[in-house]
Amino acid sequence: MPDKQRPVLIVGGGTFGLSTAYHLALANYTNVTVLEKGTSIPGPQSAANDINKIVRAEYIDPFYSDLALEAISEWSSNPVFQPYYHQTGYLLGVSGAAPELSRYTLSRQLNSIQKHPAWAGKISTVKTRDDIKKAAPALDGEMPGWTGYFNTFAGYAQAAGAMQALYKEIVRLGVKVELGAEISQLLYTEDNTTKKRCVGAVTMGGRTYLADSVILTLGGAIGQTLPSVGHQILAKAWALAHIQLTPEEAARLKGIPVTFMRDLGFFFEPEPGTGLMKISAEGAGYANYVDGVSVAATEEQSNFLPALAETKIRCLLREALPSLADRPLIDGHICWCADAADQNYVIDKVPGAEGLIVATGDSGHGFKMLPIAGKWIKDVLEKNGQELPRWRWKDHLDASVSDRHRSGELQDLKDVARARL
Ligand code: FSA
Repeated sequence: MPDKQRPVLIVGGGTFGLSTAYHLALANYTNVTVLEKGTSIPGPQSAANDINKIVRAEYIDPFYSDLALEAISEWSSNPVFQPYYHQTGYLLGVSGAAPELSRYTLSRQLNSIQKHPAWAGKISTVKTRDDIKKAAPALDGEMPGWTGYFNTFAGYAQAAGAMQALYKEIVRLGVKVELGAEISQLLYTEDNTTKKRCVGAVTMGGRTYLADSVILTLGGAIGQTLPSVGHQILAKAWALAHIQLTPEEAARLKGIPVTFMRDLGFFFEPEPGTGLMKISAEGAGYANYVDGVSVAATEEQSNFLPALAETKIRCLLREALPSLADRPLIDGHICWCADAADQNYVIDKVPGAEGLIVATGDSGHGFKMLPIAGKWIKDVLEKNGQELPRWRWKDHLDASVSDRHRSGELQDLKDVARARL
């Protein structure tokens, strides 16, 4: 068990980083520092820098359904998170033109909750337009061939809002958060008698932070700081954009379920207050290969909407909400995740470096775990390793050949055509 007064350094103030700081502070660790390269929380490069994210528990792998259920319970009851959780329900399906893979993924997701007691009476099958209208009367498009199911026990969280609230909370609990603190290198000690040990980090600004334990929570940027992570993680991005609704339109769409057609993409109810509606395009995602490894691109490089994403977003709107299909798409950009070879998180000690822990591999399903993920990372710190095989370091796996649940082809950023907006 580590001495709770000794310094712990968390590098990266995104979802996993803040959650770790929170759980360490709750467990009475008194010397926790978070370094975040952005000048705000959430940082501009964090995947959590978003108006909303899906909160759902259907998973191909039911192991995560139980964790998501625990997270939903925190989202619903913990005063830090509760104001940002909206249980609007989740309409999950495929459009009439969906490929077989999307249909297969859908059926496996439904399986994970169909017989689960927590969802008894909360799922209804959607086979016709009338079924959809029952779940979401405000969707007025043809929705041709849309099938799937409606799950009332799910919804979304206001991502940036929840991050800001958690930031406030960890500061109140005594965590130091340094903004604008990008690290240039990790610090190691090494001699003939001792093992290599990570003892802290140095920032671009030249400040040194010494610590007994260093936890890297860098999302899709992990490969830059920790090249030894190798091919088990592939930084991948997905595209999203917003449309501006009038107050009348926003009122009409208030409370609609998160609507996700697996082959096209998904949208949320308009953001309360602004009337902005977020729409994401689904697909195999985008990589950014540099010297054979995909790493998260810069904010500047990520500030565009791929042409294919525009097509999918407009198709989704045309089928569900035709009067909005030609609306200008605002703030189109791509959002970086750390995709793991088997979609399992990687939360473990880094082999060959004492005192260094990595928590990565969100695989696009990390944000909903904000209230609880830090507990798992604290466990690795306290047990000095990962007990669960699925979350161990696995550099023998290659994330570039592993995607068996998303349809489409992964594209390299260099080859992506941009939407002309
Ligand atoms: O856990 C969730 O419900 C998030 S799914 C959102 C998404 O954009 C995926 O659709 C995509 O395939 C990737 O995993 C990033 O996250």
